[in-house]
Amino acid sequence: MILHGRAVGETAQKIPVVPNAPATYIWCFQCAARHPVGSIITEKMSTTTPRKRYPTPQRLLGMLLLVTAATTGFSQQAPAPIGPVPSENQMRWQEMEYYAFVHFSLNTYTDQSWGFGNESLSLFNPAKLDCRQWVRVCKEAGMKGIILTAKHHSGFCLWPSKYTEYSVKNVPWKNGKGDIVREMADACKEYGLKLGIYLSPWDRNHPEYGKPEYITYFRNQLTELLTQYGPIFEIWFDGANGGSGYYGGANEKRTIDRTTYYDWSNTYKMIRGLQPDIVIWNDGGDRGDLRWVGTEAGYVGETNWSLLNATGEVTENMLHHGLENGNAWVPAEVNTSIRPEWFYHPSEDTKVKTLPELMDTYYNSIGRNATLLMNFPIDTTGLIHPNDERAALDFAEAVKNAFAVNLIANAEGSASNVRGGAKEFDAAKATDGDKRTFWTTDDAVKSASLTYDFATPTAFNRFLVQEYIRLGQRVKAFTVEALVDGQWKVLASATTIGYKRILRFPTVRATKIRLNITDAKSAPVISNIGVYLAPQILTSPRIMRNQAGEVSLVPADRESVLYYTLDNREPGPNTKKYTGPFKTDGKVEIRTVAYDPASGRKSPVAHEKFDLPRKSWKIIGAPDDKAYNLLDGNPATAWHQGRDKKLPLDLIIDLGKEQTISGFRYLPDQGSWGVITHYQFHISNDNKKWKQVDQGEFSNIKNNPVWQIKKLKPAKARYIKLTAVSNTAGNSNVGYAEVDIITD
Ligand code: FUL
Repeated sequence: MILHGRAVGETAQKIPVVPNAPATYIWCFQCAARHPVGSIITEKMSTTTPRKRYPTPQRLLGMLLLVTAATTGFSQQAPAPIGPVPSENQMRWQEMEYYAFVHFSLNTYTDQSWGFGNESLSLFNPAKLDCRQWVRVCKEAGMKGIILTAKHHSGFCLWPSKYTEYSVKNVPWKNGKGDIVREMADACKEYGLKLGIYLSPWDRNHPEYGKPEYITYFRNQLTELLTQYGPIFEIWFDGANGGSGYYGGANEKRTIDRTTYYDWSNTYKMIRGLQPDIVIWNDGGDRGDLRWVGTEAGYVGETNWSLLNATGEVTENMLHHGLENGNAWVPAEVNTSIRPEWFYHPSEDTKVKTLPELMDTYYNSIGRNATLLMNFPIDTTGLIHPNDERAALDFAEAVKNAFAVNLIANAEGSASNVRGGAKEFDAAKATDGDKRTFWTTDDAVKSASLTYDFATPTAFNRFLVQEYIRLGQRVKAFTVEALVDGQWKVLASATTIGYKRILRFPTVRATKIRLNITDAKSAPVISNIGVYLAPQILTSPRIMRNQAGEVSLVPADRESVLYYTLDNREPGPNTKKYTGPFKTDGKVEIRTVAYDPASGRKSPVAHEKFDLPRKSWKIIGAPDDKAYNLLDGNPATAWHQGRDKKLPLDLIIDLGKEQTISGFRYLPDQGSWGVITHYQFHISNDNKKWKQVDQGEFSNIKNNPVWQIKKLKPAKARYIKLTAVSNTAGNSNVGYAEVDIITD
């Protein structure tokens, strides 16, 4: 027995020791968590601050049961934890579910993804910078915190660090007296959001990057950020490192050994000393508290264990799915941007993720046992762009509508097995809205079911389920079934659950619903179940133009009616109806929507701008017709240079006649085969004498393989040559989904 005091001076409560639990822990029913035996448990240590709730009859009964149990001894004990369990910091973080990233730096003013480290400080002068606007948008969008890029790879600091001159203290904005981290901390405090910090370990500005001295600099900066701005909930250490940089004028490539250079274990100790409540994100080096999911596209694997091994190599597969028998709790965070890129690019103002895309992101992250870290690129004025704000608010509204009414809340529940037949673990505990209670079974039971009776036929299309992860992640496989017209029908089959799993399926009307756990590591422990009827969301059509200039509009749902315009007007039932592919000539801008005649609702508008048609383009030396996949307008088809070839590799295109070229675009193979990172671009009038007009890198293309747009000084030419200098895999593979030129 141990005394559990809510706070000094409050009445202490007796709580029992859990048999079979590791000897060093006791089970606390007030916190519903493990505590080390012998420690004095205070309010701060309590794992979940009890929510303020008004006493309903059910709650009064629950409280009575707890008190009776505490004073008479439990007839039945909760299962012992299995495998690793989350720390208090991880638990608090997981419950945040949804929070923001903001990317803002000198890059915002240079249209770059990665600054080189020598960008002029005079460029930084946002006219309307307002951190309160950022935080307000995030708050209204239902987010619980914001992670700010205090320093991105260019080394430019958004706070006046005393260890470098490459910071806001030497920019025109506020005459060098500004501090964006401070403004963020103040705004977060005002709106009740948590603040997180992104500090890039790779620093392309610092002269000593790559040498031991840089680690001291890095830690000094960390100390500033972790001591001067109040509580920091998460620190983000981006593993990206392209090698080359300004490095104080050296202009060279510097390679580091990622496994040893940063000496993460000592840095972690320092961080935890300064901010004991923080969680550490790190995609390389030593294991942090959280893991990357291996992609920036906005999803994690359907099977998602919150476990990894504490040491050893982490493969891409492990990032996507975790490790079923991992020996450490390392849960997944899905990071993605609301636009294709992380920093602001005006060309992406019409590329903000649509509502259906954002909903997919939601179900594929939060709905798959991960948190969602959604990025807003701050625009050149210093604000979240209105298009991004609209998208985030519509998204929040749609999520709210989808989960507005839990249809199971009043349904009668029964279970195939209840631990010791005890009321405190029965089916009702999975629907009582209390995250501290749960349904569980006897230890030997690894498959069991929960059935809920709606009494009348009820329509639904979403199923939500949560494990009580403080006792470990247990479920390996489950199905959801519904009783439709007297017949049981399988609606969905899935694998892991974890903190939260949400399944989508076509709307069904049923009188009963059943969760069948078909395999688990040990007795399943389910803390919450929800059943919902989410309103339909219309998806914007895809727009494609082939080499001949023929445009196809592709709806997500074949039953949708599509409307389009070619003259900047908003498409709708009063504009042209799409009946099949149509021909276009010259430059064209297309807008289209899917329309539901029954409800009169429209999808978000899809918008594409096409340059000159590529009808007469020829790929010089193309070995076969497959090469023309890179001109077919379809991102899903690609062409690869022969495997026998070695870098550098040229792609030469004859444009048929002279054009004024003011840029080019490259979309890598969406299957990530032969993704070019460094390139040269040449032009010619005769395919003999070439002039190099550009060279550089496609920054961050590995993690985010979207269209790469390079603007050039306008020049006349008939031939273009895109030279692949290196690729993401460090071999000689080169692939292209699309290549295009810009002529405006
Ligand atoms: C990546 C970086 O290289 C991007 O620029 C961005 O900051 C993203 C969140 O992480 O790896």
